[in-house]
Amino acid sequence: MTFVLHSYPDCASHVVRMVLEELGATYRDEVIDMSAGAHRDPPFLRINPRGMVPVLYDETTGASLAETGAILHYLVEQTGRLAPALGNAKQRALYLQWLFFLSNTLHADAQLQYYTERYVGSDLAEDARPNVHARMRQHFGMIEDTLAAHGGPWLLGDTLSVCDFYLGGCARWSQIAPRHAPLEPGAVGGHPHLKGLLSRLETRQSVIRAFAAEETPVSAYFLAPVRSVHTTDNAG
Ligand SMILES: N[C@@H](CCC(=O)N[C@@H](CS)C(=O)NCC(=O)O)C(=O)O
Repeated sequence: MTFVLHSYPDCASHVVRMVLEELGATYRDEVIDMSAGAHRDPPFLRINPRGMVPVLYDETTGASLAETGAILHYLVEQTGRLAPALGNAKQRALYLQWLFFLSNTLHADAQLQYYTERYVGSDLAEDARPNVHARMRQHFGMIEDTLAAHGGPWLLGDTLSVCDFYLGGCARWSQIAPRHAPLEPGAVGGHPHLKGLLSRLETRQSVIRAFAAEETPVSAYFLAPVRSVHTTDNAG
């Protein structure tokens, strides 16, 4: 398996990179310089008309796809790893439920937090912020309750899955959002079970390699993170 990852440091492509590293996959980067607006240039728009990274190209199958959640599920399907086995219907259902929640709610709300002006206009952004923050806090609180209830180390319980890496990304983005938009660290790290999961995640060799690959010089990736020098207001 060889992949090309259309990426930009410290944004959504980072979740895919952590998973590729965890899988031990061979991949190379095609960096889309978002700080220079390359994601809006015709060559990249031909690859992803929505002008967003990540995009993953699978050289083995010829498949190319965007959307973080779809890419993660594609990797699960191709490798049979980082998700419960297909035959384990109950756990697999849980996996699908979380993956969709992460993609269509947590990541979507993190984008609302990141790009508030895009949704409500700059005049109303400050007014919208408290509600957006409240939603994000509520999501992390619900995840904490889930982890406390099953007592396992990962979102699905005992099984490490792509969902844990996606959760890590969302936790990070919610705390490094631009200008006055970041959540206070306690909204994530104040939850002991969530903190435990993220601490386990950020000491995995795959995660350490993924951050080193993007030269993101921070020690706390998911818990009380600081913005990396690469982070643009297009991240998240
Ligand atoms: N729905 C997309 C969102 C990805 C996304 O937000 N990418 C950001 C970088 S982290 C981007 O490309 N932003 C460019 C823009 O919105 O103009 C996904 O799940 O992959």
